[in-house]
Amino acid sequence: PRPVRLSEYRPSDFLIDEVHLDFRLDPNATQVTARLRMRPNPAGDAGAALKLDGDELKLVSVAIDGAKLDAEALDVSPESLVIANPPRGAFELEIVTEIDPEANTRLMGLYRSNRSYCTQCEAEGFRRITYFLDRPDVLAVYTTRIEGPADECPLLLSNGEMIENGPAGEGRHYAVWRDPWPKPSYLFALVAGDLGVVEDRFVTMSGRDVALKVFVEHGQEHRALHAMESIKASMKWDEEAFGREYDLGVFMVVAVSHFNMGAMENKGLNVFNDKYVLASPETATDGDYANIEAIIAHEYFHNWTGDRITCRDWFQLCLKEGLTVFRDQEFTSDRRSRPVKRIQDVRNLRALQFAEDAGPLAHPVRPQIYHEINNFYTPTVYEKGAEVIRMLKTWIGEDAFRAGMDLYFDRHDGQACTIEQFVACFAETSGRDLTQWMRWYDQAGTPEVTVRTAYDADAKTFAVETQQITRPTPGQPEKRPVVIPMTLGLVGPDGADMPLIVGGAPAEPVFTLAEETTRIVFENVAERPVPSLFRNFSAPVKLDSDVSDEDLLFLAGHDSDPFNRWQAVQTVALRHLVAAAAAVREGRETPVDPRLAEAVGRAFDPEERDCAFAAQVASLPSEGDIAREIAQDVDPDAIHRARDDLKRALRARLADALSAAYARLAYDGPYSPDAASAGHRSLRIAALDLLAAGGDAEGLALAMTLYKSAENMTDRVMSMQVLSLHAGAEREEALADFAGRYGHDPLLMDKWFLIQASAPLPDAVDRVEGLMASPAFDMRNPNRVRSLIGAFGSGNPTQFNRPDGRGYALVAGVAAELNSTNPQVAARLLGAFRTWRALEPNRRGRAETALRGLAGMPNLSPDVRDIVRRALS
Ligand code: HT7
Ligand code: ZN
Repeated sequence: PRPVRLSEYRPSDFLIDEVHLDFRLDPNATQVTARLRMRPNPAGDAGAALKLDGDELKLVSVAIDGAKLDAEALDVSPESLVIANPPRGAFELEIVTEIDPEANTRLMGLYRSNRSYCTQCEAEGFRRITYFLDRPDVLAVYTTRIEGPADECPLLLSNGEMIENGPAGEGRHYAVWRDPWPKPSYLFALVAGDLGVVEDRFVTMSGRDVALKVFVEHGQEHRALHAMESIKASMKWDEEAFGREYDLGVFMVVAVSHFNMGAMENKGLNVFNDKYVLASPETATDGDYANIEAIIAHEYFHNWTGDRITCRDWFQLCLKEGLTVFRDQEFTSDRRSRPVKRIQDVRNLRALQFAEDAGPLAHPVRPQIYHEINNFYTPTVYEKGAEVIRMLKTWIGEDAFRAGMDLYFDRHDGQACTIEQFVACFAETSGRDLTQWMRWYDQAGTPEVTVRTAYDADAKTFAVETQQITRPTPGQPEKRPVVIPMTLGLVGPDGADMPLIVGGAPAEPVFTLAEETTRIVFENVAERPVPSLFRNFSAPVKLDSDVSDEDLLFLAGHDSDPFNRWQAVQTVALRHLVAAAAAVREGRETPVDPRLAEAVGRAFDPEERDCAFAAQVASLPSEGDIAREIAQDVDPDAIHRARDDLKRALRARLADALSAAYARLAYDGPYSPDAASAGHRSLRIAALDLLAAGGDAEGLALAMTLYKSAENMTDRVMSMQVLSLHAGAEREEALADFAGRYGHDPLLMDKWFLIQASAPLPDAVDRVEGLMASPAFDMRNPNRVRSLIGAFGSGNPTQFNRPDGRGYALVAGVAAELNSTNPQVAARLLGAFRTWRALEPNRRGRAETALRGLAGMPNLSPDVRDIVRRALS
């Protein structure tokens, strides 16, 4: 199929004002009648044919203004319905289609999951329900009638509010829902089934009483309470932080066990992957609690950034996703620790988005072209999209940013918008020219900023010289400078921030790097300062500075910016690890700087009050971080060995402090997932992980004791994870025990799959293959596939990248199997290959062989074909 290009966007030739849908539910033959109030679009092409989108549809009949059309008047296929001569004024089009929800393994459109019906329409799933103008700039008001068997489907839900219900004869019943807010088809939802519910209410700032309902499988209601609390917290926060109020009488969340992504923001009826709803102290980790809160918030915040104001076309996806990620990150920062959240988000950005930007799948935050839109729900669109907004706030200041958001909501409510329209609001409120800013949206790649500094003791000046480059990415050989806000501090020998004087006047700490090179000269600098660069990670760039390890370790102890205190230790550790990985390949050893060990050790100091922050300091850069820093001719085994050696060295140096901290951080009392308690546990586990480094017997014994005595799921899973890194009896005992205890709970078995799939041990491929045959595994369930195959491909660098190529063959084989049943999940698994070009020649060759094998398969889905083609380009 032809690619879609942003430059070819044209408004629709027709508009749809009203949609009436009528579903007669049946597992294999659901009949859908769509009555559409249509009219020509004044902005479209007068006299154009009416071309509607479809996907695997079976047409039953078509009528215009009550008159059936016969075959000659139509050009119909499962993928489109063309009416050559539609009326030139307003008309009603009635289309009847028949669909098979039971056979829908792609989980797009209407499908069945555990005997419930549910829909997923973003991005192009609505066309699998009926022929439609399935594009986000066609906004209509929907009325939906659902009829189904009363026993199997006591619940019949759709968007908006229920306006009617009753019996429909022969054991069936119906409900009619009306959503007064115009929306694009991708926000349509239907759920029907027999589910349990948890109910609550929220009174909005203007006094609207909103019924809140969370639907889960019967018997799981006690696991929906945290999700319900998270909804209320999200509603309150959006009122306080952005002045945004909820706009219907009911807000519903439904948990389903088969879902291609995390959740979906359908108007008034959010559908969730059950992984991001269900939590109880017995079954959920601290991470689960935090994820649920963040994803509930994310989907709820879409009500304004996505639903009330939506995207003109799918190239503008970051308009809703980047902005909504920014909003959910702010929410979490306000509810938990802001510095820790920032560190976690930056770790995540570097691991996923920087990796994407450095490889063949790199694309701009707003792509210019796509073959398959499903493949653009990426870390670049989401996480880099959020960074660009945070950076804009840093650059124009809090007040202009908030005023810009208010203007955006006011001006564009009810519209389908572009990034230009969004950015124009901030240009207006800040008075700044944001033309160059748009490069952040249109130019792919991570800018690299080199900083060189010089202190002149005689002149009492401190010069900071910067240079920015962005390397070529696929389809973009030439790059131009972007506007980079650099928040900077100068830290004096006493650890305090020095005044910033530039050009004889006090300067704000946010400096603009808009040219290829920039020189800033600070004056009246009495003593040599240590520069603290890109405080709070003020821009999504890679930094190469001449700040020495010694100075960084000084910052680690003194910087007023917590992010840079953490970053300083990471940078010193990363420099060491890169050198150590090179040394491993040459058969040499690299001694560990005792000052680095000391800086890590400070995390375990009894005086340290912020455990969650300390745990971040104690967590070394990942193998992926090291690989990205090395950038080419990467040997994952050498990296693993270097990191392992550093952990052993830290254990050797810090053994007493680690043991003392582990003992001191023991706790009892009832479980609470709050941020402080979770931080406490995470620091204790960080100590345990180092104590068990190299398979130390005492460390493993502690882990085994914790596993057995654990009174919450975090301790149980994390101790099992520590044990799983080291081959031996303890590992097998814990894994067998876990399967025995939790074999009945699929979400807990996902943790068991993930831990085994990510263990960097030589039996990983055999183990994953064995687990694929276990009764707990189900290739039709995306959560199972992601926990086992996804975790292996993206979370086990040494075994996925085995020199014999078996890891690549395993992932490619599963992707080939899923290619026809669930292409979207198949394509996502192949994300594991995004860094293959950076590998050393043998592995690179074997990865390429696996990709070429896929490329040569017959009947490749558009999703898989697109990823394979781009990965090989
Ligand atoms: N906006 C939602 C994206 C999504 C999705 C996209 C493609 C296929 C299935 C999907 N499920 C959900 C979720 C979000 O980002 O909020
Ligand atoms: Zn989203």
